[in-house]
Amino acid sequence: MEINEIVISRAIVERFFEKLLSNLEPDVAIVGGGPSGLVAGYYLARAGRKVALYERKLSIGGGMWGGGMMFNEIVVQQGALSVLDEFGISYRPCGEEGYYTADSVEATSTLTSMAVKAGVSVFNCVSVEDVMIRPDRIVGLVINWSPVEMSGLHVDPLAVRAPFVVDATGHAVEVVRVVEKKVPGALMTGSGKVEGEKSMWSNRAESLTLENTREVYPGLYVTGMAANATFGGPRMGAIFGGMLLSGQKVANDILVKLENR
Ligand code: 48F
Repeated sequence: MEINEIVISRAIVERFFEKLLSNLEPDVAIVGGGPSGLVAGYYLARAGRKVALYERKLSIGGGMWGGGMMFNEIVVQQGALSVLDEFGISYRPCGEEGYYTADSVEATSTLTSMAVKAGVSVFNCVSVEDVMIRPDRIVGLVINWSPVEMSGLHVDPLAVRAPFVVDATGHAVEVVRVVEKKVPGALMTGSGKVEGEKSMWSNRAESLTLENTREVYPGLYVTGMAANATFGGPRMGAIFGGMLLSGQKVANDILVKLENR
């Protein structure tokens, strides 16, 4: 068989545009491909929902690859082992009761693989720069290529519509900050604004991450570190149980809403 460059190019262009076109109106649009966004996407897609996930960087996985300070192991507490089991990620007890470790490369690559195999359409190198609001509810996202953003080119974006949007952008809580700026005082936080992430307190942070995983503006949910940054929870460092459970919780909450629409 003779390899033809044009066949290769056509195959890539056709398949990519097929994917892009079939995701202009997903059920759920997730912003951020870290652990919380990937887990959320997996559970939503596994339940049969159409999910598009946008990740600014070339690689998916956010802050999970590097473990703690680039020691590529993560810690997961007993209460979140069910999520590791669901994904088939191996773990070992670490000597202190209730604490387990997992290889961060295995954990990150498995979350990514399982999310994609469940049906999540991942758009990497794509940044979410704005939202669509009609009139008091998020109805979609405004997206552009990350290289356009990084190089400061003056290129107009495209838009996608989705009844539910998940901000899984981590510490930067980028989507919620757009809403905070464009609809002042409208967030469902105590102050109507982003409360801001507090200093490290792992125990408190892990339980608050779950409490803070909820709707913050009609149609807009927060998960993972974005949940704590939005509602004023502390950071937790390289323990990841809260991230995994938060992704699962946001998926379950949105599935209920989708069923009742
Ligand atoms: O930061 P990240 O891993 O978020 P997470 O799922 O997990 C947090 C942990 O990694 C760690 C922690 C746990 O103890 O504190 O930090 O809450 O992943 C967020 C992803 O969102 C992408 C970003 O590149 C990263 O991969 N992202 C951020 N803003 C945008 C974005 C944006 N505007 N558009 C697209 N992607």
